[in-house]
Amino acid sequence: MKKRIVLYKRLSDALLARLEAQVDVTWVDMTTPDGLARLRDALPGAQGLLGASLRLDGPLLDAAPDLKVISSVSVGIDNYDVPDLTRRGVMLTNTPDVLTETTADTGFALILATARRVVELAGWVRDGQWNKSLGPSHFGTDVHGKTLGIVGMGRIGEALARRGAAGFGMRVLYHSSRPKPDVDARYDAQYRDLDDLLAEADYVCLTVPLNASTEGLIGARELALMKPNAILVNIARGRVVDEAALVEALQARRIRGAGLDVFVQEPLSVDSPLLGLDNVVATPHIGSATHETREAMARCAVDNLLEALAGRRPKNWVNAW
Ligand code: 8YV
Repeated sequence: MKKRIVLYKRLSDALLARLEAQVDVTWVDMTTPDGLARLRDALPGAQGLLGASLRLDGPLLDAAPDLKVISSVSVGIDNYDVPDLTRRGVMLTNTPDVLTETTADTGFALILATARRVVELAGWVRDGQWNKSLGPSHFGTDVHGKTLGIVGMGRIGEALARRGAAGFGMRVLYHSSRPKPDVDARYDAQYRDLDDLLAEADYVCLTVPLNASTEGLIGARELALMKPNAILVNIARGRVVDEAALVEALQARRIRGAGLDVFVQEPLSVDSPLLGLDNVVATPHIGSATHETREAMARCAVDNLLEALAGRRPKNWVNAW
């Protein structure tokens, strides 16, 4: 008898066909108002879940007593209570690696867009304001040759270091759980304690996973350590930063600006004070959002799911036991 899975993130036709050839698929469109209720109704008897961007907690999981695997189309696993899944005997898989380069590209897009005021000045052109040569009031700040401070030296952090060192001739500092001599050697990078990194870097880029030790990692105290011409870039998770403290630091121009791809509440409310600041570039969590990479992530998630349901060890088993 075919196993049944619940799919709550749209797949390409090719990947859906591949999935349906091997398991029964119940599709739940989470963009509808009753999506969560319909997901809950689909869970009894399901052995697998495939999707992303949904907090799958205890009450939902209680409705899925036959669940064997959750295949997340994400590298981040902050939507899951991993110890609880392990206790329940539910495998969690994710999609690292395939999104590393695209997400690092997003980080540099935000560094450049914020430093050179691309969004603000492109709007200025569109509004017909370009009627004379630019003056100092429109100048941005250089990226090449400056100091890049990376908070979190995992796959994405290292891809950022490569871009900074090899692409922009930047001095690379990083903070992580421990120094990484191979990173130092490859990118002439230097490990710093967080406070020292914040005080030295011209660009502070957050790439850490969200967990108990990183939630609120960047608060008012940390922002006050940054240089007045420094720019904060967040491609990690919104809750790594105290958003109210960031707004205050930006409004007071205690830092030059911020390039933000993630927020405490997503979608970001149009009323957010962040959107009223001309020194903020805000993008809608586009970290991995390219056609190529999202297809690669979904393909990886389908592989993980099918491997797990076939009784084999999936490649990206987060809570391997
Ligand atoms: C996506 C991400 O937004 O992989 C992650 O952790 O944050 C992004 O790639 C998310 O995975 C939804 O698909």
